[in-house]
Amino acid sequence: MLTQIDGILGQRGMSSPIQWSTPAAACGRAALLIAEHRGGTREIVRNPHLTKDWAAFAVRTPNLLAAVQAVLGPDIAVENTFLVVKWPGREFEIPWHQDGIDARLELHPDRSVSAWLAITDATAANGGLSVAPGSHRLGYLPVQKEPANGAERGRADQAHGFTPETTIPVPLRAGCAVLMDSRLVHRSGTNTSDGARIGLNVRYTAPGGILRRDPQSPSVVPISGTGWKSSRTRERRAPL
Ligand SMILES: O=C(O)CCC(=O)C(=O)O
Repeated sequence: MLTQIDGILGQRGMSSPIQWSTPAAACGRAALLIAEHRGGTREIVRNPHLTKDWAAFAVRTPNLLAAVQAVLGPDIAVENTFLVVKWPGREFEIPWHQDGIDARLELHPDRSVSAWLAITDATAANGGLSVAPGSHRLGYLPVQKEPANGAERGRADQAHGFTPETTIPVPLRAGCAVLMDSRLVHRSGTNTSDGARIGLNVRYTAPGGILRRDPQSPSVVPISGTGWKSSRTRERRAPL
């Protein structure tokens, strides 16, 4: 039973902090992103690793990749990324969820891992992540449709005992990352600070890690090892 397994990241289901960039380089990237996105209303950019050199580089940074390979083995691909820009004072919460399951996707928890890369500093005040350590041992929770926007997410709410008291903030300096078990329950709150908060979420997978995937999803991108050559046809469902 998956629920009785600690999982690839151990009892807490997470590993942090992992240095993916120097603080100065991350802050420099943040300044460019703030200039690029200022005035826009779109706060989530899907799959920047497919279109932006900086993101393609970020998902491959040696320290981060080594941490991912340490738990998944040498053959790594990026299934998906998204960039979240939280502007100061704008109401924007991301509710409790698990990265490895939604309407589009289900990832094998032993063959996938999720990373969240702080591009600015991320704190409880500016909308950084909070996690429920050990929650991955519950396994995947049923997916529910959100009444507000119709999005489907893993049902991981107060009914399962996730409250601010049972969860912990994961503050990260710009240039640091947290690795999370694909089943780890986490959320982020509104940015109540006076500066933008920016982070990049990355779902990494090893061959065999994709249990279900919407055929419309862009191709997975192998970034290390040779094991993807044989499984590529199976994992690739749609052209870029
Ligand atoms: O960037 C955020 O605020 C939260 C993102 C998140 O929860 C995730 O990437 O899974």
